Amino acid sequence: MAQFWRHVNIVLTKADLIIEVLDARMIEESRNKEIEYKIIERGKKILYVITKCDLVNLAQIKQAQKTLKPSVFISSTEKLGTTILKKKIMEISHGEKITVGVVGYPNVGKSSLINALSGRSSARTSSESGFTKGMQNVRVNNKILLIDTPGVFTTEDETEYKYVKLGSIDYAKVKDPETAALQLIQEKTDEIKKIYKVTGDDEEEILNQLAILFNKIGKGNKPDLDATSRLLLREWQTGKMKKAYGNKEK
Ligand SMILES: Nc1nc2c(ncn2[C@@H]2O[C@H](COP(=O)(O)OP(=O)(O)OP(=O)(O)O)[C@@H](O)[C@H]2O)c(=O)[nH]1
Ligand SMILES: [Mg+2]
Repeated sequence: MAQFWRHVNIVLTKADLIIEVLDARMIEESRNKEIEYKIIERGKKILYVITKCDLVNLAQIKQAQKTLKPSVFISSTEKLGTTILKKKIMEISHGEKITVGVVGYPNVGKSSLINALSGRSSARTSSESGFTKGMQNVRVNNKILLIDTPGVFTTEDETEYKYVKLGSIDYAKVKDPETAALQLIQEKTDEIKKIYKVTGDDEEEILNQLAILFNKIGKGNKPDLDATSRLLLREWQTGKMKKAYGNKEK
């Protein structure tokens, strides 16, 4: 059994409530149905926490919340929603002491969420996926104890693209950055055109234009598509894509 599944089993035993951390930009895809199944099987409660909400339009989240119950949305970087989340945890525990396990895909924002809730930098965070290696208890107050866990993949066969989008596979380590970048452009065509002010009828053309914009021109004056793709994926993974968008909209 992979090491991370061992951690999940321990946290499922110790915790009364499990927070599944989801990425606001891809709520459904960041749900790990295998963990959810295990939580339900153990008779434990689940609370969905949609994080990185600073990177999306809140109307999208509110729509998703209609079918995702109970759920709370937050931004750890902007410290948004943390009071509501603490209230929700207390509501679930009926005001009693509670141990809460925090699970989710690698790099989704688990440790950052724990720090935002505790108001301290107790759990170490990183843009590097797979950063948290072991479990760590972090006390929020005299009622709430959180357990940070390493990120979990599923045992199902999933595409590299999904992991790239989640940031679980780092942009620098993607085996096929071009395919992933083209897929991202296909999914987010309008946003990418708007953010980077590029035109083009198809994904390839847009990627070529991005190469010029990013100044990634290789030998023989040809666009360096590998470097361009990795840079685009980096912009997505670090949330810079949204920032560029936000700035231009202002
Ligand atoms: N924009 C934005 N970025 C965030 C937010 N929360 C976390 N991040 C970023 O996401 C990356 C991963 O955060 P971590 O908290 O280390 O994620 P993790 O789930 O603990 O990752 P592993 O321990 O590797 O599984 C970091 O670069 C964070 O700065 C958020 O609310 N908004
Ligand atoms: Mg972590």
